[in-house]
Amino acid sequence: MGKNEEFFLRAQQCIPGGVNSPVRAFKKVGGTPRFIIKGQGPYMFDAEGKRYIDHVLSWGPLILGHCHPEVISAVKEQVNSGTSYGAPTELEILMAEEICNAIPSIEQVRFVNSGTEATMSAIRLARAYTKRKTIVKFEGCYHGHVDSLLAKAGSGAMTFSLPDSSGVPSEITATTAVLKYNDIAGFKSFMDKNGESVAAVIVEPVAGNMGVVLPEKGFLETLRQSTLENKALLIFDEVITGFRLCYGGFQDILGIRPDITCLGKIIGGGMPVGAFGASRDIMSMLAPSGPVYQAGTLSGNPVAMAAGLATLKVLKRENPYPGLEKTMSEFSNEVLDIAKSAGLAFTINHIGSMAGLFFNKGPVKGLDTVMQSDTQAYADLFHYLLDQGIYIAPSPFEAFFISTAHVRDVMEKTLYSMKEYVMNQA
Ligand code: KE4
Repeated sequence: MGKNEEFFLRAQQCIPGGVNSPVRAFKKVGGTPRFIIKGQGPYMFDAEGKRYIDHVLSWGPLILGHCHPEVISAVKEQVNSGTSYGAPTELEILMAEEICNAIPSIEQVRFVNSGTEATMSAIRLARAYTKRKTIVKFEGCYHGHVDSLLAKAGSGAMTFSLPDSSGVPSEITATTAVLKYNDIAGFKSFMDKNGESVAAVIVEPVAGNMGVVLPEKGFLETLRQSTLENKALLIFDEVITGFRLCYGGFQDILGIRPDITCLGKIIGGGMPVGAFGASRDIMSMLAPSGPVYQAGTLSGNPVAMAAGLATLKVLKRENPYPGLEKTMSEFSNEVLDIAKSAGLAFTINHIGSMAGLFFNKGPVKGLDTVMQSDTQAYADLFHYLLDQGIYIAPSPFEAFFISTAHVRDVMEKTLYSMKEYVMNQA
């Protein structure tokens, strides 16, 4: 028995499913999770010493790759002064100022410890600000394990949703509507009937939790226009896209100003950080200034702030975004060319340094088409690449990421193995 299997058996004795987040258990692809002992640049190393090119990158945070020297140095310096104070620090001011300067729709920001806390708090804030209850989300979008957002569309004429997890009372999701991503007509129809009761519409401006699905032209613009008309708030969940697609929010590329923005992942540089920001008017509702309670023992933690600040500093200085876009485009086009010549039904949705890989002739524009993909083929690809020392997401409903550490010779190895797999399918 190898170390990974041994660790997994032990882990399952004392940790549910052997993991601290379900997707890590390889349930969607089968097999034994790799227990990681080290990361370095584009690589991770497992307990058996095997090296992998990492295209999960901690599910998004590591846009600079593992152990970027400036991030490590900042963390080491801070821990020598303490790991947590439970009191305000200048680091939080510096981080807040940097985010407010980078994302014009944010005048004030509150730090939390995860994306889930960010979206949960944003929902509570929106309901308090509008004095309304209804929340609209979109199927295939994931905003963390918030009770009111663990919801699935009701059947047929049911406008409001059903719980999508045990332990969530139906009363909680009864005020959540789940609509179809990119379905402009369906959204307009819902808002025509229910708009006056809607507190907020929450959306991933690029969906990264059903694979990667891009917004169709006019979809996000319609959400913005309709929420303004109905005096509801628009929440952009930029936990993945924040600082992933540009230095700031994808909202600035779109030219759309949401009312509230949720952030996470990259702004923590690999440490636990989430954030939500909005206008002063909205944020003033938050305790201790206003009546909306929200708190956190480790919120704004100095070590996490140091990691996040160092990460943003490198991104701002180096502006890697055009290069990341070029690398991902070239990679995607080469794989698609080979898939086409092999007659393989395969689609890659990509933007910037994130992509969705689908065994599907495409186009893939929402959960309906995502679900028509061949998930067994994805699992086969996953294990083929894993054997080749390439680690993609252990689920077809996640994103494929690259970092600034994924230089040409690294990408050529992933490309070579992807091509080899596709040709073997021909
Ligand atoms: P966390 O609570 O996991 O930090 O963030 C929740 C969240 C919120 N919004 C978006 C758009 C997200 O993608 C996430 C979390 N992403 C998943 C993977 N796509 C995290 C991986 C996991 O659950 O282990």
